Order: sequence, then C-alpha cells, then structure tokens
Amino acid sequence: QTIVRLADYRPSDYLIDRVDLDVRLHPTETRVTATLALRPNPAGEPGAPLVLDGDELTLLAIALDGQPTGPGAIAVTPRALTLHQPPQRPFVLEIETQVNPSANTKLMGLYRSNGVYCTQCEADGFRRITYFLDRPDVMAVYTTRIEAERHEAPVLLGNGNPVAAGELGLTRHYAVWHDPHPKPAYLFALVGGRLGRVGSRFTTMEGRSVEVAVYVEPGKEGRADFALDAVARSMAWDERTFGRAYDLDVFNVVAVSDFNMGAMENKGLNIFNDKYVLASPDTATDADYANIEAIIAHEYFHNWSGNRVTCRDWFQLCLKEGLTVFRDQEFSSDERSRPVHRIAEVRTLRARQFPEDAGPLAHPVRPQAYREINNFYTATVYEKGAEIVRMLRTLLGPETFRRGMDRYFAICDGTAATVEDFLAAFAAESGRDLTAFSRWYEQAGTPTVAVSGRHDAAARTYTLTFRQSLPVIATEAAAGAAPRPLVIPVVLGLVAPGGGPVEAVSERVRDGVFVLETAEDTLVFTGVTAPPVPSLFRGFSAPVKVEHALTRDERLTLLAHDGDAFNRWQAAQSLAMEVLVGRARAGAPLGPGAGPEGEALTRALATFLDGEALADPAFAALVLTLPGEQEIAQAIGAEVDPDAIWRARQTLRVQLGRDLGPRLLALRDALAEAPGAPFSPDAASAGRRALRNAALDLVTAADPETGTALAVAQLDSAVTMTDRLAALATVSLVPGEAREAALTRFGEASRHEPLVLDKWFALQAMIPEPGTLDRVRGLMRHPAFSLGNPNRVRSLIASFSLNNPTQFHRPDGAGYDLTAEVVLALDGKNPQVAARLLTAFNTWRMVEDGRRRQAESALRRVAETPGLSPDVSDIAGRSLA
Ligand code: BAL
Ligand code: ZN
Repeated sequence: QTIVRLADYRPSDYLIDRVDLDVRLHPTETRVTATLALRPNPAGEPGAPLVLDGDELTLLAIALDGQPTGPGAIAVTPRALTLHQPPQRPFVLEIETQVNPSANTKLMGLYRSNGVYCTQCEADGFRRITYFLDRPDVMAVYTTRIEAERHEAPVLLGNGNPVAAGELGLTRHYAVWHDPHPKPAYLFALVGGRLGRVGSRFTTMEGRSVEVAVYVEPGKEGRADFALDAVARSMAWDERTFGRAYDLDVFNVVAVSDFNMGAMENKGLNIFNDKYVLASPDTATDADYANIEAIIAHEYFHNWSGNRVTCRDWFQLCLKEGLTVFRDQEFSSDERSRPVHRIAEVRTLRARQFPEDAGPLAHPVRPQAYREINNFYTATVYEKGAEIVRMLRTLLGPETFRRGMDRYFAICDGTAATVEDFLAAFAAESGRDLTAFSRWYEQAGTPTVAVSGRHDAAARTYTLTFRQSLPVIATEAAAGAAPRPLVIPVVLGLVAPGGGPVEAVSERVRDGVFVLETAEDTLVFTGVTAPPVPSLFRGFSAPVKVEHALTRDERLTLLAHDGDAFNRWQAAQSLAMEVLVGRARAGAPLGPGAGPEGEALTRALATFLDGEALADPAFAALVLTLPGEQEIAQAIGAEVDPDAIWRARQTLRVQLGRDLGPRLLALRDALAEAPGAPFSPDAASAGRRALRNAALDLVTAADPETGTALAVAQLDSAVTMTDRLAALATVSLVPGEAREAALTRFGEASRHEPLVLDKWFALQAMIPEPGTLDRVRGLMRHPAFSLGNPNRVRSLIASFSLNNPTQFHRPDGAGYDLTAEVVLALDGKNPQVAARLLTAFNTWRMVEDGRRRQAESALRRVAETPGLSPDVSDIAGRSLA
C-alpha cells in the first residue's frame, strides 16, 4: 500500500474541460461511453503520459480524436489506462467501459440499492464508472445522458438541469442532464429507478425559481415531507446568514437504503441514506428528526462550501467538511435551541473525537499523509474541523468572520482550494496574521489547558494563570515533533459566589474573550473585591481539556448562577465526573449510593429541577444526563476497567433516581402530552419528551419494578416513536420476562420497517450484560439482518462494538473476537464499512492489561489475514503501530 503525502502534491499534467457521458443502465452490463475533452495543463509536465484512474473496469473501446488508438499507444489494466504519448494540444478521448452494478457490494461507483441504480463517487468512486483523472482539482462541465428500460427505471436523474428526455422504441427511454458548473468527478451522480416524489418550489433571493424534490421508495412519500421542508429552510437560512443562493433550476434529494455514508452532496442531486430522509412520528424519534434536518442542511450547504469551492486535494478535506459542519451546527442552533445544541455538539466531540485524538488513529485535522483516504472521514476532520472554524469566528468577531467568508467565496469560487486559501481570506479581511492559528490544522492531539486562580484582597486583583500543553504524537508524516503553542480563544467571565457577574476589568479581555497564544500566560483582573468563581471556556470556546481545580462549592455556584448555559451544564457534568472517576478508579462495587459527593450533586440537581426544569425541559434533560462511559474512560486515561466505570455510573444513576424520584415522577406528569394533541417535532416538544424520558430512566434505575411498569405502560400507549423507543430502552436495562416480552412485541410490530428494526437491533446490542454477545449472534441470523446493508451492520454490530463498552471489552476477549470476525467477513464485500467497524479497537491501549492482551491478539489476527482490503489493512496497521 503506497503512502500519499501532502508534500508530494503536483498539479495534474492534463485537464478535462468537458465530459459527455452516455450511460445505458443494465443490472449487470451497464455500458458507459465517456467523451472527454482534454488538454495539457500549463502547470503540469509537458509530454508526460496521461494516466487515467480506473477500478474494476472492463474497457470495451477507445478512440483518440475519433480514431482508434494505434498498437502500443495505450496500456490498460482494471486500475489504470495509460496513453503513452498524448497530443500536446486539446484532444478528445472516447472511452467505452462496462460495469456490473448488481455485483457492486462496495457501494462505491454505480450500484443498485433495492433495485434503484445510484452512485457514490466521493472520494474515488468515479473511477469505478469510467477511466478518468479522478482527483478533485480536475474540474469539468458534465453532460449526462442516461438510458434505461422504462419499467425498471421510470425516474432518471443527473447533476445539473434536465435538458432533454424521450422515448426509445416501446420499452426504453432516456434523459439528458447538463450541469453548467465545473466540478470534480467526486460530485458526479446519477439515479435511475422506481421512486415516489414529493416536491415544492423555492424562489431564491436572486429571483431564481427552483424546483425542489425529494425521491423515496414508492409508498413512503408521506415520510419525505419533513426533509422537503428542511431543504427550503436550509436554502432560506444560507441566504440570510451567509448570503449564499442556490444556482440551478432543480435541487433533487434521493433516499436509498444501502449507503456507506449518511448522505452525499453531489451537485444538484444529493443522495441520502434513507435513515436521514424518511420521518414520521411513528417511525422516527426526535433525534432522527433533528438529524434529518441537520444532514439535509449539511449537504445543501456543501453547494457553496464544497462544490462551488472544492478541495485541491484530499488533504484539504476539512476545508469543506469542517466548514460545512460548522454551518450545519449554526443552522440547527438557529432553528432549535443554541445552548442545547452546543451541549449536544460537545458531547459528540468528547465521545468520538477526543478518543480518536488520544488513540493510535490520531491525526491532524489536515493530515499530512494517508494510505486510504476513505479512512479519513473522521470525527477529527469533521467535528474538530468545525471547532477550528468556530474558534476563528470567536477570535475575529462575527462581522469580520462573515466578511472573511464572503471574501473566501468570492476569491475561490469555481476553484479547488486549500486551507491556506481559506485562512488568507480571513487574514486579509481582519489584518491579522493567522500563521500561529493555522497550527490547529497541523498538530494532532487534544490540548490540555491547566488554569489556576488567585485573589489578592489587598490589591483587589484576581489573577488567572493558564498553561497549555499538547501531547507529542508521532504520525506517518512526522516522527513526533515537539508541538508548538496553539492560539486558544478563552471566552470567560467572573461570577460572584452568591451569583451575578463580577464587574472586573482586564485590558486583555475583549468582548469576553482572552486569547492564550503562548505556553503559559497570566491574566490579571483589577477591581475585584471578593474572591470570584471563574467561568472559563464559556460555550466550549476551544476543543481542549480544561484542568481547573474548582472546589465543589465553586462548581455548585456555577451550576446555579453562571450566565452561560453551557458552563452551567458543564458544572453539573464536572461534579458528576469527579464522583464517577473516583469510584471507577477505586474499582468500587455497585452501591446503594455514591457517598457525600453524590448527595451534594443530587441536592444541587433537586434545587435546579425545582427552579427551572419546566422552563427549559430540553436543557434540564441534559443536566440530568451523566457523562457517558467512553467519556469517563477518557478522564481516567489508562488501565481502564470498563466494568468499574459501568458500576460507578449505575450507582450514581440509582442515587439520582432515588433522591430525585418524587420530583422526577411529578415532572413526568406535568410534562405529559394532552391526549390527542397533534405531534410536532419542534425543539420545545422534543425537549418535553426528552425530560420525561430522562426522568423515567432514572426512576427505573432506582426502582426497577415501578419503572418497568411505567415503561411498559408507556410502550403500549405512546403515539410517538420517541416515547416508544425510550420506554423500550428503559425496559431493556432491566433483566426479566417483561423485557423479553417487550422486545418481542416491538420486533414483531416493526418487522416490515427496516429503519425501526435498526433501533431494535441497536438497543439489544447495547445491553450491558454478558448475555448480549449471544443475543447479537442470534440477531445476526434474523431474517432482516444482512451484512450487505451498512445500516444493519451499524445498528447491530457497531452498536455493540462502539457503544457497549462493558461487552465489547469483555474480559474473556469474546467481544473483540466477534468484532474481528465480522470485520473479516465484511471486508470482501464492503471494505469501507468493515474498516469503520474496526476503529472500535481505537481504545485498546487504554484498557487494563488482561483486556489489552486480548484486544491486541484479535487485532493481530485481523492484520495478519491475507488479502485484506487497503481500508482494513490501514486501520489494523495504524492501530497496532
Ligand atoms: N462528503 C461526504 C458526505 C458529507 O460529509 O457530506
Ligand atoms: Zn460533508
């Protein structure tokens, strides 16, 4: 496997200006004729051979400027087509290839999903359709003619605008699509199949009337309305917030059942995993609705941050992904509740990105080298990438940031850009040197900022000392160079011990932001008469770990009085984390209570609930939710015992449920929906459901009998999937007949709804009991389960391997063995999904010695298996390095 390095980037020797594709769809013998208008690139090497990428292609014919190529002029393999002496002037290559969509289980290139022809070309799938310069800096104008049997594919969709369509004899038909915007091959898409449609019109701020449509499996049109509405809201938001209007006459979204990713931003033709399109109250939870809205927005926003301005090379992936995640986060915050959404973003970052940054797969937001680019669609590139954009806005202020975005879009429109181009726009707009800031893109690992405070009563000063440190991480490209200080925006304020802000002054704090740029720095506030409680990193202003030795009382002050909602939640989390880490480190047994610290926490939460739970139920539900097992493991850091973590968390859940029980039950009643009330997926309604269900969960932890009865009643009477699934989740944690009966009933009722069965698979895979392994093995034989469908694999197997720490890390190694077994069984079919599953081993070095040895041996078994895909071999190799 070769290593691709950023340092080796060279422009392509040839460019492609226009692509005319003629695709004759057939289940096993699809023919593709590509007519490519090529020319030498002035920035390339004159006279170089032309090497087109291919992957599992069969070449049927080739012509150069209308003539057959002479003997020896070309060399062809399934992976490359080389023209040894291309003309040094514009020329046309016509290439005919054949592919088999039905045999394409990798779900890259052209494949069939439930009989629907569809494509996935990012990062390197287009080369599985035709020989091409499959790199993002080769941008062409595409015209695509699609031909098919009408009965098999009455709907034919391509990129851009429809320009022609017609009949061919009695049974065949065709459609022609033209996309005027030059694009890289990874944004190519086509769809052909029997599909239902819902549609509407949107008029852009530039006066363009856009036909918007969502295509789904026939009969499921009623579940597409929410997604359709989310498109319109996304279009309006991007105009309002970033001044970006849509630029084609149609915008199509198509939902398919077999999809490696969540969705894909192909120009004018977004293809989605149906999980992120289909929604109805009885099949989708509130979390599903929120995800659909966010992912619809994300893919739509890519039209500017990704498509109009694309990436020069795949090292720049964060340029489009980090920026677009930031944009979709802002959209969701505006459409829903900003503090609640910020907390959700940070929970995801801590649960997924922090462990990645702390494990063997750590890499910078802009990696310097890769073996398999498909393995770099990571939480680091996406979520930490978004945090960098957020920090940039905090540093520059919202107005300058917006002007920087405008400049970036204006300068880079129609180009394949780099992180440097992005930062240059903000440097020019703000007049600031962003060189040091750019280290965020280069240095892997989560920084730690240690803070200490000192009050001087005589001088009436309050001094904060900050020290930043970054782990030394050896990567493929750099052998563990000493990291350099990062530019860290610290949004902060001082809170009076009795509540209320402290009006203190420091000339180094502007608009509430202090910028830490050196390894150590000191900040002095004047005019501080009494010791304040510092509220630091408000809104989680930087993706760092904070070491700040606040006392329990100081944390309680922040929970009760901080003006920043995020830090109020953080105070509750920190109080809980102290208890959890203490008990887990000590290997404490399951107990009826978590001691005086646990009692202090429950008292504070009682006051909090009494005061404001009903005013903001969504926020209250988050305050009641304890840090997750993975997050606790990160806080412990080494020699982790996942069972001890589970016991600590369970003990505290029991204590919260017992001490807060009457309040929680009263809240459940107060928040009950009126019978017959219409369903709304809006944030306020979802928040009420979230708090009711958080209450049910804690009550059941403390009193399984009462809780199970309540949950079973809710399961039977609930009208929303949110309430049904929450009830089932609660019941699933209490062993016994009621659980088994509830699971059986739910499974029966959902047997024709794959997306609902996925939830049922996932719940069972996450039960923290030794019997779960056999349960999962049994469910792998369920008629609805298939290794061929990524959603099924993710719901059953990845839920077990990535979201059930006690059972994945079983001391006997059987959890590791199951995961390794599935990875190997899947690798020949779908290497991308197999490789993603293997990342479950990312935490293997953190666990205690016995488990560590078991995990290592399972990983080695995978690594030493002959014939591994590049995807799995890359993850296995880096995990063991
Ligand atoms: N570009 C891959 C899918 C996404 O991030 O939108
Ligand atoms: Zn994206």
